[in-house]
Amino acid sequence: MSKSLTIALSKGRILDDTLPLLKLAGIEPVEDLDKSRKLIFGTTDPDVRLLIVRATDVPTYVEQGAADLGVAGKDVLMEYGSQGLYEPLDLKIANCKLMTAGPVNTPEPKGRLRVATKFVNVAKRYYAAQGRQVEVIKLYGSMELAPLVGLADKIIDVVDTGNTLRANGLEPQELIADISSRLIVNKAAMKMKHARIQSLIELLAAAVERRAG
Ligand code: PRT
Ligand code: MG
Repeated sequence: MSKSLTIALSKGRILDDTLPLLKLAGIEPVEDLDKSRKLIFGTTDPDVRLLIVRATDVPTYVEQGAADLGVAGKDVLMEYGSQGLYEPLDLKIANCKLMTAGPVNTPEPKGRLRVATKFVNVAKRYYAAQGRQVEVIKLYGSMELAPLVGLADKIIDVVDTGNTLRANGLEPQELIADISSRLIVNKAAMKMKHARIQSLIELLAAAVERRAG
């Protein structure tokens, strides 16, 4: 069994916020990821490589063992269902809130609520826990549009500043969960490469503390 580690990350805010933590843990990409279209990158640690995948695909790569570790938003993990993964560390990056949102000053419809979201599983669980019958409409992006054109009454999405909602005449309503990104680990890798992964977790935990402090 090799000691090498493969870490799956998504470009954008997760990569931008994870690289400084990896650097504090002694791992730096050997080339500029933003200037390259490659999807596999070596690092200053010859035993560590980075994979660039879509944010929603990170749990799949890690659960299947194509990557040993990954970084994924809690929103993505809630939707994916993370019982097949270990989630040992809150990296406290890419913070936001998973919320319901709807048109400003608009009462809810009397009949069945229509909710547009890419978080279909989260939406079904959230309303089922309230005993509410809803129609969940799966979208892949631009959720804010749905209430404006009568596709849905509400949306469920992640919110940071709320500017995107406001720009579209929507307001944040109910908080479903506070979100940050988590380190996730393949279960078999955690056993087979335990010492290597455990020491990386400890280095990253120290990096998170240093960044917060
Ligand atoms: O973009 P892509 O479709 O590839 O995937 P993705 O949107 O899942 O990835 P990415 O990189 O955009 O987000 C990765 C993770 O960052 C998410 O899973 C969240 O955990 C976290 N995160 C933190 C956010 C935001 N903040 C955020 N603001 N993800 C998305 N947004 C969106 C928000 O939905 C809104 O549309 O950014 C827009 C601006 O937000 P406001 O509220 O500041 O206007
Ligand atoms: Mg995005």
